[in-house]
Amino acid sequence: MEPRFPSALDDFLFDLRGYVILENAVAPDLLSDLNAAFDNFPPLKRGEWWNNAQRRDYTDETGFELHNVVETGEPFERLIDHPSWINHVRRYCGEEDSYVQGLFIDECIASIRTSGGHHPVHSGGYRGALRGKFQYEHGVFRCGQCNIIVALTDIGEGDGPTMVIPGSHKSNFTHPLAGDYAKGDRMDDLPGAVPVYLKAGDAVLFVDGIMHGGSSRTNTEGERRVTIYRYGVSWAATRFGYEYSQPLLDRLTPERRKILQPIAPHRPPKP
Ligand SMILES: O=C(O)CCC(=O)C(=O)O
Repeated sequence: MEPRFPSALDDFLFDLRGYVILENAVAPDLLSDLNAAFDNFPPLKRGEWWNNAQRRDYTDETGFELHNVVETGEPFERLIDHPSWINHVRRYCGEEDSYVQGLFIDECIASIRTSGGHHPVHSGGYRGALRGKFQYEHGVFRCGQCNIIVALTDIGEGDGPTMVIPGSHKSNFTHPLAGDYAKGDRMDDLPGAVPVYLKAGDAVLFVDGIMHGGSSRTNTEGERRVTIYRYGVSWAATRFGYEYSQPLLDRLTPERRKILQPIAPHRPPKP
């Protein structure tokens, strides 16, 4: 695929709304390889490991979420520096034009959502963590983290689309009706929230500081399949302490390895 670069319109919309939609980001051959990989996931219980990947659902209702999914097969490695978005994330959260320029993938997840599943709303500019912060200053973006959600199935009405509150990455106030994440309050009817409908192969890029979550999947048949890759600054650490295995790092291209391990360990020589 030809590399894409953020357009002036992407910059404008990303700044204004906190997200951009990348249509036809993943070509049909990779889409089909990813779906085949999903078909072959073992039936893991919550918390169960599969080599260096682990099923770790964010809440009781998010559904199957396989963390460190990049460890589970080559199709997931192709997403690391995918030409449809790598230049966007380099620009928005790659500390461009600084001494720590570069990227790191902090979490990478395969998510399967069936009827009734959802992900409660979280984030937002109000007292937002530096990790997910949106910033544009002195002519450069300095965001902490940007997420790429790729749809592997069509995600329309009732399919549990991701929801965002456009502009909320800059919000100075708490949302008065946002509810309680820990109690699993749903964001379906939250004022200001809009669903992000995607066709299989489309991706949504958003700054983690935008208020977002996943609406309830009301359709009874089938499942919503997405990958979620969180890109951030080169000096970050993984959120839950997952590590990328040496066999994975060894088989990656130098460009991909640098995104999973921006700074190789620096140790004294072995005696
Ligand atoms: O599942 C979704 O659509 C939203 C995921 C989400 O909120 C997140 O990854 O932080």
